[in-house]
Amino acid sequence: MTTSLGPICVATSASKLDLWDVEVVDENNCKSRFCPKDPKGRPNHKKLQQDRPADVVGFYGSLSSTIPRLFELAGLYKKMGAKTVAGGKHVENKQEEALSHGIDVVVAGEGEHTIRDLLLAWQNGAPLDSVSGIAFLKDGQMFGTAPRPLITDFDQLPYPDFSLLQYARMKFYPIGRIRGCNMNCEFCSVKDRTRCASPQRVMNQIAYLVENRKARQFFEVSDHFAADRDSALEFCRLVASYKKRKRVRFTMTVQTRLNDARDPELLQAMKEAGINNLAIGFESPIDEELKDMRKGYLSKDMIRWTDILHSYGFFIHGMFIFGYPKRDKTSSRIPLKDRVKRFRDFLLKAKIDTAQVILTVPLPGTDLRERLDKEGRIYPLEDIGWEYYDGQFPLFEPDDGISPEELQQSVTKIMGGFYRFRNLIKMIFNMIIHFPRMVFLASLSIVTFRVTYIVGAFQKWKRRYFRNNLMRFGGYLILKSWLKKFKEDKFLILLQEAKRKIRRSKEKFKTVSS
Ligand code: B12
Ligand code: SF4
Repeated sequence: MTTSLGPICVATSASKLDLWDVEVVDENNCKSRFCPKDPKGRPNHKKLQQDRPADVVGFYGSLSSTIPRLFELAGLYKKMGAKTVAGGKHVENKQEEALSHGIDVVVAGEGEHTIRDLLLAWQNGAPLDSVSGIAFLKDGQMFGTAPRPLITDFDQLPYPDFSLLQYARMKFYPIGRIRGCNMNCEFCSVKDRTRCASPQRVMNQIAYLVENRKARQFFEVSDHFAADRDSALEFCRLVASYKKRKRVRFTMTVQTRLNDARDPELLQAMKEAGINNLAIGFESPIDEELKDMRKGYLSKDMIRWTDILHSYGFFIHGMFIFGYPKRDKTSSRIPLKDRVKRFRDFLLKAKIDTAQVILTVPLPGTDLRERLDKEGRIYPLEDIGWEYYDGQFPLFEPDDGISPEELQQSVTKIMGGFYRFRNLIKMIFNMIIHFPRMVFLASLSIVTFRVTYIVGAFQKWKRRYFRNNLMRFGGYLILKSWLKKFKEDKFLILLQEAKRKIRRSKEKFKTVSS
């Protein structure tokens, strides 16, 4: 029950124009019974367009795995007479592809200013050449206008207006402080330099959402929460003081780097601000892989840093990439079986609360994709399409001696070892044994009117004995249902054809070069 921030920001900006009414529909959050649905339970776009015809339809094209659906809808809206625009990381890196699949205009980079210029140009019948930061077809050829400078003064922008989101239920509110990232991980498509909104502005936005939309859970979407340390500290102080003044509670998830564990002042400030969940890209416990990824640190301190973060009471969601292709072909790599073991051992030792291990995804616009493309290893898109780019599927020929099927099974093994049925049994056991032990005992303090002991004991019990088992049992059910779907999917058949093509083209290359 959340939504992506980008489309809300763009829609908010467009809604400030005089002659334009704007609404946002999120296919992943369309719970209301008033939303017309198709037989698959998704929004019925034909009906939506018939009921309230849109002149212009914008699409969020950041996630590669959603691209086939995006193109399907773009085609539908275009047929029904609307103009189509798309922005986001995938489409900005694959502009020609989008323009040949039903998108009239691709917006590259941040969309808040561009959408306004574009709509005004259409409204006034002005040529699109004057709108910077876009690409479109001119006489059948792609034409890109001058790039738009990055936004540096976020105070110019209106606050994201979540009331534009139709039919949705919101529980987790996304908020953004920082855009871009100064690191340069090989697999990542975030390339722009870091820019930071003022802490006060972000605080105002949170206060608005707390006071007007009863928001109590936030996801701070910056790639690296502490990229600007001073601003992070100031933001934490503002949040802590707001909570105290208004006597209000809310939780916050932030994305941060593991080596921030070296900064006790920052961790203390985050704790005092009530930041409780950290999403961290650990990526791998194997040094060779971390080096190839250009992650910026090695594995030796990882467990210690994780322990430090836990000691502050943070709940840690660890994100990992498995099967990273090596850069130096001559170096030998640890056998697959041992790599699986290293991941499993690490997850146990570091006591990561929840984990997501995905296969390597060569995302468009990344140096990794460029490298694998040069090596001719990426499976052709006509076989393994974008819909498989979600980290669950092998997408390129793995390093020598490993099959893609083995790689995929390895990830299932790691995840299967982490999310288990026995977490349910543990949970029940802990409810019978530890709940009475901890909470009932604390209840005795009621005679002294110290209810806080009970709350404290309950929190401690929930954290130590309940929450992780519940989450892991939930993860077990998700994994099981994914495996069922996977068995019914045609992926393995498509993979055979893709492998054949890659091997044939390699043989051809060998013959030509010899
Ligand atoms: C926050 C986040 C998440 C959160 C989302 C939480 C939420 N409710 O928002 C969570 C953790 C759930 C998540 C999950 C995933 N994510 Co993510 N995520 C991000 C992150 C860090 C920030 C996105 C964001 O909100 N940015 C702030 C907004 C304001 O910026 P924006 O989205 O870029 O939008 C601007 C422009 O793109 C443009 N724009 C965007 N849409 C449109 C539309 C129109 C019409 C116009 C004109 C302009 C426009 O204007 C916007 C405003 O300036 C990005 C990295 C990044 N920096 O982009 C990755 C990123 C989007 N994620 C990525 C991936 C791969 C995933 C996962 C698939 C990972 C996985 N394997 O599980 C999952 C997919 C989940 C799903 N199916 O939805 C990739 C996508 C790359 C790709 N080509 O697919 C990114 C780019 C990171 C990366 N590794 O490179 N993610
Ligand atoms: S993975 Fe994270 S740290 Fe690395 S470049 Fe991307 S956003 Fe920055």
